[in-house]
Amino acid sequence: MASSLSRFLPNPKSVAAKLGVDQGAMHLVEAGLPQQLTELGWKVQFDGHLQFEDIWTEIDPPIGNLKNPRSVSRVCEHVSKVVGEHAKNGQLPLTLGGDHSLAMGSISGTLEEYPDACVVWVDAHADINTAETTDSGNIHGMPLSFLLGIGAKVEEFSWVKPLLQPHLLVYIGLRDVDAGERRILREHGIKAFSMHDVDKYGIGPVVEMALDHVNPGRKRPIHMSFDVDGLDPSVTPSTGTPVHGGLTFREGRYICEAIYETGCLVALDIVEINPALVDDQAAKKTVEVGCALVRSALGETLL
Ligand code: 6HN
Ligand code: MN
Ligand code: MN
Ligand code: MN
Repeated sequence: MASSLSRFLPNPKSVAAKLGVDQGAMHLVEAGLPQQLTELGWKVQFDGHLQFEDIWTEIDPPIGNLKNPRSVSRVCEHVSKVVGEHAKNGQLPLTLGGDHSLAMGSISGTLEEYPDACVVWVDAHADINTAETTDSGNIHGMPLSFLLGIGAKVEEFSWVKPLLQPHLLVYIGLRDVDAGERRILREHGIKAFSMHDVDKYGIGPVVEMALDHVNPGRKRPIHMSFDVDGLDPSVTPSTGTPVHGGLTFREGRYICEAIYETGCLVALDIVEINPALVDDQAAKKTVEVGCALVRSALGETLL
């Protein structure tokens, strides 16, 4: 492991309606995440915080009802290039958000280097709305439809290649899925383990079943995209779209530990920490949990 390299790709500016989510990455780094990973034996290459000032444009009228479409698209395209380059160098890109739209970039970057990679998406939400189905117009609720090539094409996002196949995507933790998203999941046969499944089977069997679906021989590279709102708001309160009834701290860490144990992890996102929400105590707690999730996914064991 010591010869492996990990890196941080910091905060695309907030692309959701609630400002502040772009500060999440900064807080994770300031809480000592790079040092914690060094202590785990990783050689950490930290790229610094990219603020995307040259990319982000304040004048960015909606396309349809998509909010900040040009800025989000450019930031994500940049993220895809940087992640792709690091993957190509044999490094494990760790992308710190920022909101979940950035996964459009990070997963595009991963799939350039590992076209056979599967995606494990931990989230309360399905993030698979299309330009036609989105009510909010928030692009963080849409990245997977772009990656899968589902729905009407949006010219602004034509750089996103639809490289992800529906059978190589699996969800864990869902509990707030829009009607249009349910239809998409059904039509495309996309496998999802909701909180109902976690309650029914337990987290161990759920992760096993999820991996059996996308990675039966445990040979495929895995990109894990972890939205901290997958955890219960009592665990990760500082996030933009909290939903009650989520994963416990241990369940969240267990998912990360089990993914690490496969030896297949090639890229990781940790997203939707918004330190500006709730209060400082809640932000600190959320950031600490975020660091713990990353450490578990990168090899920290309890004994
Ligand atoms: N996230 N389905 C809702 C929407 O606006 O499309 C919520 C998306 C939440 C995205 O943070 O995971
Ligand atoms: Mn969000
Ligand atoms: Mn999400
Ligand atoms: Mn979410």
